[in-house]
Amino acid sequence: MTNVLFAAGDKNWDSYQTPLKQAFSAANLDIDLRQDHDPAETDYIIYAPSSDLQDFSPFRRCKAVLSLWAGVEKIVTNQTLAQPLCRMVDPGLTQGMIEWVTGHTLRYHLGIDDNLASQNGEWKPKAAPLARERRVTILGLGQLGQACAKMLAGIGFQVTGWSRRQKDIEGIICLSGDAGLKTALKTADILILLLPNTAETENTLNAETINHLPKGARLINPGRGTLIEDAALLSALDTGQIAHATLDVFRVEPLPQDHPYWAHTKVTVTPHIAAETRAITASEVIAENIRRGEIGLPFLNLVDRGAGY
Ligand code: NDP
Ligand code: OXD
Repeated sequence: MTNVLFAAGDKNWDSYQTPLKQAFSAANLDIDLRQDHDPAETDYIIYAPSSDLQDFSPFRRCKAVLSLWAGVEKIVTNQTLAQPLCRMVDPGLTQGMIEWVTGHTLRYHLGIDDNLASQNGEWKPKAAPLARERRVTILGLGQLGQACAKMLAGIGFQVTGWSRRQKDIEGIICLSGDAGLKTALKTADILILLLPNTAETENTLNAETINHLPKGARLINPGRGTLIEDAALLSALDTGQIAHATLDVFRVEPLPQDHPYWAHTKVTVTPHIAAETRAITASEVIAENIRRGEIGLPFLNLVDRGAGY
């Protein structure tokens, strides 16, 4: 019997309990899944930032902490965490991000806001260019950035991506390094942020880098709030350097009621809903990782604690 502690909050327990049990059974795993295992007898921990669990040191037998979240900034720096940490790479979450990013990119590309605003009896035809005439840049070419890049390139957009390590992806212009970032920003009619929150990525979009964008660029941020220097973005919206921003993630969540983003006419706020971990597909991923752990295979989606993601 393998003891799995579900340390991801009561709300998640309600939606994950059944899919996890089904996935364990499908993987032929004999698991005792509970919200309250003795730390000394716990083999795996399923974790979400909503958990009360902050001290991992009593879990000496635990082979891995399995995050329900893709972004692990809330746990990766925990000094008590000596166990391997796996982040969530869930096909359901990835599909959700593809759909959210594609939808918001098409909103900008097609000028849907202008159409909505001109329901006034004036017949003023203005067709959007084709996607192949629009340049989209994605900062972050990981699981989510790559999936979105491929979808947008498939529609026809000219897609550039930027990552820490150089990539080679068919149909995508791949860049890295400081010079690569400059080039990636210069060609961003629409800029999408899909970087993790780490010390290195904080304020990637700041007063200096914003100026590399073409004037009137659109910004979509489903990555993390820390990627943007908020004052610099507000000022760029005022000058028109950035024409509009769609922001899903913020330094403080929920976004405080008095935050200028709420009332800004050039900002769309969405409440961190770009892509949710989906219980059925995520449970299959967790079961597979436990299966691997039990037969001594390397875990999938291991976090590089040094890099922070
Ligand atoms: P991955 O770890 O797969 O990808 C991260 C990407 O960022 C990689 O391409 C990585 O480069 C790149 N990167 C990291 N640090 C740097 C750096 N200093 N300079 C340049 N590039 C860098 O993560 P995912 O794609 O799975 O997820 C990305 C983020 O999306 C998550 O961390 C989370 O913050 C956010 N997210 C938001 C959700 C929402 O609902 N809003 C839902 C899920 C995730 P390299 O490839 O070289 O390692
Ligand atoms: C995640 C998120 O990181 O929902 O999974 O933001």
